[in-house]
Amino acid sequence: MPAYSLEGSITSVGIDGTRIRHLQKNMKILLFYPLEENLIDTAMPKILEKGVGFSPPLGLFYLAAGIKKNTEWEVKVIDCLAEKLTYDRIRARIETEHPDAIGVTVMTHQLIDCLEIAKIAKGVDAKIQVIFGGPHIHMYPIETVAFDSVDFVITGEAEISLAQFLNLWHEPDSFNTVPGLFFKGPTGIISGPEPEPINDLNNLPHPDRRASNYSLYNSPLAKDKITTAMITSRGCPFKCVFCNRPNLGKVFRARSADDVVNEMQECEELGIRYIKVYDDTFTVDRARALAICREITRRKLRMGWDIRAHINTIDADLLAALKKSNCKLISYGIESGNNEVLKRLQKGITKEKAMEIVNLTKKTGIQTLVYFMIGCPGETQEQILETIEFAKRSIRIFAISPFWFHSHIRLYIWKA
Ligand code: B12
Ligand code: SF4
Repeated sequence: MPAYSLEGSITSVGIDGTRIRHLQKNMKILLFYPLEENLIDTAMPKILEKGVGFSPPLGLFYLAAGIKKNTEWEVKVIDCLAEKLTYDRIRARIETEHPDAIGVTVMTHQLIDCLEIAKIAKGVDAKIQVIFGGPHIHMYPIETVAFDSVDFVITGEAEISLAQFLNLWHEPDSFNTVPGLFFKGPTGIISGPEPEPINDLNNLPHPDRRASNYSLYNSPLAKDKITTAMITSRGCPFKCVFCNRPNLGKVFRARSADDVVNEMQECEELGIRYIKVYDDTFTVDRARALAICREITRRKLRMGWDIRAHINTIDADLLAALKKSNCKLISYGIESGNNEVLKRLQKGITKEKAMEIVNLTKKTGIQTLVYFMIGCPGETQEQILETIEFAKRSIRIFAISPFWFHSHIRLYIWKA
């Protein structure tokens, strides 16, 4: 019998002839956002870490909502970072909850900690099945499922596929029908069909913020108010060569203004006072962005919010509407203070245009946070210094990060 074949359900035939599965026992899955004990790189100086606050694991809230809507499984989200859990406390939690499965979000820099959580679960009970998903898995599914402590990985947006997988829990012969699922078979790794991006985002249940303690989240930008994250569109149509997002979501898909503002209102009713909108580029569809601003203003919502935008999608009228709806901050990725580097990165902007938009944003009364990158392939020391000078001279809040090289970026096949 393969390790993933589990007991515990009966099936009956419904009126329309379809099989209905009833769980004999209550099945439970714990979804983990990992801790950071063993970072592959270190992100920021300790002195800054104190002030950063915690951002909610939005992907897990979406998965929890999908599981609740589409399965009979019980689900809980455990955010090891925000709950400041140690490995010992994670073990105790798994012992108390005794789930049938755990799911873990994997970012590349947290892989070691994710594997540690998997080993802890297996140590508590070898029958607990371990499912990994998230950004690292989209890039390295086969390499990751090969680890002994990992039973399954799921690539792509998993709101629908994870629920589908849990519903097939007792039918291992059907696992290969689950989009994006990879698992170990008797003669090698087996995978389901290529996952499709979810097109109708309006039909997804809103993220289940009650699946964990939503009042733990805050941000220095929101001055200690309860903060949450939201995503109103997926996919980015721009083609910066260093970015792995276009590989995952070239197709821009957006929720309607009504659906977005309904979720904002739900957050406000929960006591949340600040929303960080984590779309890659909130302003791709200008008409939709304007409609959202107008609807927030019309409903008199009082929370503050912020967005991330591409320089080329911003103009004075849009800024005015954002300001009126209480948008407090716009994050821009300018990346370099040197036009030659910008051209090579195919960022589609010049440093002059970037400065013009940053100044216009500040003039409107909206704060700016600007991201730069140094150490890009082919970049000279002078160009790096130019970027640092450009940032220091013209921008009040900025972040400079080293260039990260991943297999799934267009630079992988780029030649100077
Ligand atoms: C919000 C965000 C943050 C926030 C909050 C992170 C958080 N708590 O979630 C902040 C600002 C803190 C942050 C910081 C960093 N981030 Co960040 N961040 C994002 C961002 C913009 C949005 C994430 C999000 O909410 N997406 C929306 C949800 C719906 O999608 P999702 O999380 O991917 O989840 C879906 C699937 O991945 C999958 N899934 C997710 N988890 C699981 C688990 C299971 C079991 C399954 C089956 C499926 C599954 O299903 C979900 C639903 O569809 C993404 C880029 C992006 N557009 O996704 C980068 C991104 C995740 N961040 C990234 C990075 C590198 C970082 C930093 C390391 C940057 C740095 N140098 O400091 C830090 C590390 C932070 C930390 N402590 O862990 C990378 C990760 C790349 C990688 N290979 O791992 C991304 C992809 C950006 C990029 N292209 O480089 N980040
Ligand atoms: S605009 Fe941002 S998300 Fe879009 S391709 Fe460029 S870096 Fe990636």
